[in-house]
Amino acid sequence: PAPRTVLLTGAAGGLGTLMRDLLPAYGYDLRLLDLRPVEGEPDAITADLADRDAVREAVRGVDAILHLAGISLEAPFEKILKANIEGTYHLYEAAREEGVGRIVFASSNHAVGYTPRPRGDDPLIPVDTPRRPDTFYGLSKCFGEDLAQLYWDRHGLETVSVRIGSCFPEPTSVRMLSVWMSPADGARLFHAALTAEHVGHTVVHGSSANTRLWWDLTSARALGYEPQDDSEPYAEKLIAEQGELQDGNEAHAYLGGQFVTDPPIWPY
Ligand code: NAI
Ligand code: 15L
Repeated sequence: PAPRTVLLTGAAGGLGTLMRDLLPAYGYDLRLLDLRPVEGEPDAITADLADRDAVREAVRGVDAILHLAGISLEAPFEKILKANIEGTYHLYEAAREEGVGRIVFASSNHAVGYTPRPRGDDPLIPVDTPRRPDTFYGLSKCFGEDLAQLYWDRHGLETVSVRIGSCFPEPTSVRMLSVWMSPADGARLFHAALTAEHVGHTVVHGSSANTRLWWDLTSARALGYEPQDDSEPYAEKLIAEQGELQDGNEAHAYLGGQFVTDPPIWPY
């Protein structure tokens, strides 16, 4: 049966806030968790993924988990280790102990950020492209994907790992024209990932059907995802403001964009 009660971790964050608005229309009853209080949501669970008892209680009785919580930019290794690596492990352990059958994991393009971006007639980046993390942050997403594979193979806990491109209300850079996922397409993809049958551990790219797409959406479409949006209407204005991507510019050379040269740092 399709999941109904879904634990949304990272509910106070940017993507969590967008999904709190969009996912209830698909029939989900969301249970919210974040380190920070969730504005306007007095029933949200305020807990750190480091708190194993709180995490176990939070997953009890849910049908599935949408795991967005964590450090979402580059940070010192010790911080990434605690929030993203140990935190994700605690969540998987809790899910296993409580018999939760499915997790949708917010992985990132930065797990493979050192993959050269396609140019000209180059083929789209396939979903089985070798791991090339561009930061400790990207490395933590590689860990999450491997943890998901282990829990599928060993415990039968299913995961869809979504390597999200850039999910924001609008694309704000020329690079984002290629990797943008509109919030509405994000909700479509997460819904497909929560409901598709027999996913085992599946890795998918998370973006809209952009004209300037860099990566292959086949495995996402195989879940039933039908993207409806395209960043192209934003192209003219962004290119007029910022110029086209430059051949000799290292920050324009890879899927991960400026994460390979000058990654944005987690502020907390
Ligand atoms: P965000 O930084 O706005 O939200 C992350 C949330 O996780 C925050 O509210 C934070 O308080 C919470 N959090 C951090 N550490 C925690 C801990 N130890 N315990 C409990 N909660 C904790 O990030 P955003 O943009 O909403 O991204 C959500 C997820 O999607 C992240 O895992 C990020 O890595 C991933 N992602 C997002 C992309 C995007 O375009 N927004 C692109 C690729 C991946
Ligand atoms: C990510 O993984 C980040 O969490 C998000 O803030 C954006 O920087 C995004 O990647 C991106 O590559 O644009």
